Amino acid sequence: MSAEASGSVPIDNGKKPMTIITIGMAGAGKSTFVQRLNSHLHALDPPSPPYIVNLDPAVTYTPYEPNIDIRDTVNYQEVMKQFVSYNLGPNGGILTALNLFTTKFDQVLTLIEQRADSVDYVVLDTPGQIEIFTWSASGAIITDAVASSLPTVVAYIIDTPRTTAPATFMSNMLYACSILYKTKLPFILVFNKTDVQPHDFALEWMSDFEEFQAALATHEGARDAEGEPTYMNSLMNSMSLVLDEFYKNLKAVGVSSVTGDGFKEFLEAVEGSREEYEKDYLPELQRARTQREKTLARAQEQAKADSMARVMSDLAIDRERNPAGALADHWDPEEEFADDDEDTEINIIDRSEERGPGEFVDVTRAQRHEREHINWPRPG
Ligand SMILES: Nc1nc2c(ncn2[C@@H]2O[C@H](COP(=O)(O)OP(=O)(O)O)[C@@H](O)[C@H]2O)c(=O)[nH]1
Ligand SMILES: [Mg+2]
Repeated sequence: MSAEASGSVPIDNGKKPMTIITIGMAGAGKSTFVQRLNSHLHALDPPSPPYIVNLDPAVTYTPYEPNIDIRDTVNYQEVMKQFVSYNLGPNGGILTALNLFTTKFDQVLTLIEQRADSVDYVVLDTPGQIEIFTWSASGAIITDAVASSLPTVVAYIIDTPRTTAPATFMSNMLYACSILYKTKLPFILVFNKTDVQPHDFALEWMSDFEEFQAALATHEGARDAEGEPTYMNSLMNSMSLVLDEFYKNLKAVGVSSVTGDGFKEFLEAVEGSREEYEKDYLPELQRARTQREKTLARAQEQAKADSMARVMSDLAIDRERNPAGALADHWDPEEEFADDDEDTEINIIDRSEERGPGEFVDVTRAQRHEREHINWPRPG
C-alpha cells in the first residue's frame, strides 16, 4: 500500500519512481514476471504497490490488474476489422493498436507523474512478440518518453530452460545487446523460470568466455565431416569475444516468476540501475536535448527566413498578375478549425480509482472481472 493510501505521511526522500520496462521473447514470461513483481512489492513491509501499464493489446488475460490497460483505449479486434482493407496480419494489428495508443502517450505520462510521490515503481508489460516493441517507432517513442521523465531500466526477460543450447544462448544475448545499444538504458538480464532450470550455466558462460567456447566445441554441429570447426562455430567463437565486452555493462539475476525466487535480488539490481541512470543516461540525455534544441532553433530561424522570402516574392507576382484577386483573398479562422475535433475516441483510463487500495491479483486465485461496457473478449 502506498504511503498516501495507507493514510500515513508520505516519506519524501525526493526519489522519483523507477520505471521498469519488461522486454523479452514471446513466452519468456514477461506478464507472469510483472504479476510476481506486483505481488512481491505488495508483500513488502511497508507494501509498495507498483503502477502497472499493460501495452499488449492482443492479450486476452493479464495475471495482474493494470492501472492503465491499452485494451481500455484501443480495441484490437476492432482495429483488425477497420483496417481490413490494409490486410493487417495479427502482428500488423498489434502494431497499429500500439501506434494509436502511442498518439495518446502524453496522457499516460501525466497520469504516471501524478502518482510520482506515492509510487516507487512503474512497470510496463510489453506485447508478446518482442520485435513489435523493440523495432517499432511506437516502442522507441514510449521508451524515450518514459526515460526522459523518470529513471528507467530495461528488464530483459529470458526463458532460461530454452536458452541452454550455446547457439540459442548467443542469439538471445545478441538480441539483448542490440536493445542495450539502441535504448542506451540501464539493463538487467533476468533469467526467468529458474524453478525449471537454474541459471548458473549462463553466469558461468558470461563471466568466462572460454567456458562458453568449450560448451560450443562439445555441442553437436561444432565440427564438419573433416573434423574442422564449422563456419557457425567459428563465427560464434568470435562473437563470444564481442559479447564479453557487452556483459561487463550488465547486471544479471535469476528469478522464478512462479515461486518468487530472486525478486529481492532483482530489486537490488533495479536500485543499482537508478544510480547508473543518473550517472550515465541522464547527462547524455541532457546533452542530446540541448544539442537538439540548438539545431532546431537554427533550423527554424532558417526556415522562417526562407519561407518569408518565398511568400513575399509570391505575393509580388500575384499582385502583378491579378491586382483585383489579391484584394478578394480572406482567411476565416472559424472555417479552418471547424472539423478538427475527430480524435476524441482514444482516451486513457486510469483504473486505480476503481479498486480498493492495495488490491492485487494473485495468479493462483485470479478471477475474471466482468465489465459490461467492455466489448472485447476477456478470458473465461
Ligand atoms: N515454470 C515457470 N513457468 C513460467 C515462469 N514464468 C512464466 N512461466 C510460464 O511461461 C508461459 C509464458 O508466460 P507469459 O508471462 O505469458 O509470457 P510473455 O509472453 O513473455 O508475457 C506461461 O505458461 C507461464 O506460466 C517461471 O518462472 N517458471
Ligand atoms: Mg505477455
